[in-house]
Amino acid sequence: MNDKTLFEPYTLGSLTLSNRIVMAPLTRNRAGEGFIPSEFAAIYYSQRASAGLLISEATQISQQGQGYQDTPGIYTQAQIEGWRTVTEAVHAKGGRIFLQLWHVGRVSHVDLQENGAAPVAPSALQAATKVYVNNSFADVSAPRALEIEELPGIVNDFRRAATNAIAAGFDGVEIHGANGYLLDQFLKDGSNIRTDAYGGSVENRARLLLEVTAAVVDEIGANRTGIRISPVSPANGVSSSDPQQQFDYVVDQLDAFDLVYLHVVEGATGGPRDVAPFDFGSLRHRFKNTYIANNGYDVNLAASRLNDDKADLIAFGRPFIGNPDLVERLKSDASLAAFDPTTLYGGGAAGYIDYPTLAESSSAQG
Ligand code: 8OZ
Repeated sequence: MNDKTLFEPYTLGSLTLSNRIVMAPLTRNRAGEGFIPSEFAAIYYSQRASAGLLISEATQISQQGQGYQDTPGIYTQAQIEGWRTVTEAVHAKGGRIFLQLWHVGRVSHVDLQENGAAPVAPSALQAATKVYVNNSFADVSAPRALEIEELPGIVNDFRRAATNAIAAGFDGVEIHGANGYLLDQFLKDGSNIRTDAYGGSVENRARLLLEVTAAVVDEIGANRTGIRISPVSPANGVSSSDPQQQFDYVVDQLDAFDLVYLHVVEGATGGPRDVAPFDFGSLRHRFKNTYIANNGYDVNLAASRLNDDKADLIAFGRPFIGNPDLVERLKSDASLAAFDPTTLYGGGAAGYIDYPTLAESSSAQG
């Protein structure tokens, strides 16, 4: 069953999106020397520009914020110029694209850090997770706890990255507050056992994320600032004893900033939606602007959540890898192509820009 509301234009802040389908951020590990987006990135993103909104792969705001090999950055002039080829190609096709701003915190490895330094975290607690580095998956390195004096520098890195994103031609930015990375590590008490103003209470654990949000909003405006959260996801070894309380508070505060959207990973990232009890409707009601729902959606669930007013936009992630024309396929009830897991992370054009559209694959067969 199709529902036309998924395929109707939608007004997001000052932008008109051609439909309510969002391409979720997808890490592909294909950046080149200097962590500049690959020469194929402009093709990859523009092939998918029929989505109402594209969100870029997670993009580190500093070298310290990098946790995996060959992910792109947004902290050098060359990176800005590399990203500009992407935004121009997407805009030429009538698409819209936000950049996801990322600091991995403790989910990193000494081989990716300046002078082999330890990755940084709210507390010196090592995550039970792996990163892709030196062409294979490795345990993360033991982190050190950030000094309180270092936090303004991290806020400033997000601020500068937001400015850089606009200079690169992005329509806005998404703050990565999800999936067990730095800001989520601060929010959740399994990874944050600080006893200063950034740990302990719900308010203290939210402080860094809200300071980052304030800085980005100050820099580029709330109508170009979105955020992604994953309240109950155990991704990258995080856990929380009070997710409802924590995220009800966070979303009230985010609403007060008038952010253009709230993007919510409902459940375990890339896994079950019902991983833990949580009332996502509470977040939806607390936030007056656009609510983007993500995680395990198919066209039927998307239509029903839109019809029930549980979401405004639906973000699809992995289906976009093998289906550049996902919007058209969902619209016409066509079958979806699987992606090749061996070319998901790293490599070049293969498994990146060579997935055919439906029209291309049927003409190849005919
Ligand atoms: C998959 C592999 C590496 C990173 C996330 C940025 O989960 C990621 C990511 C996903 O948000």
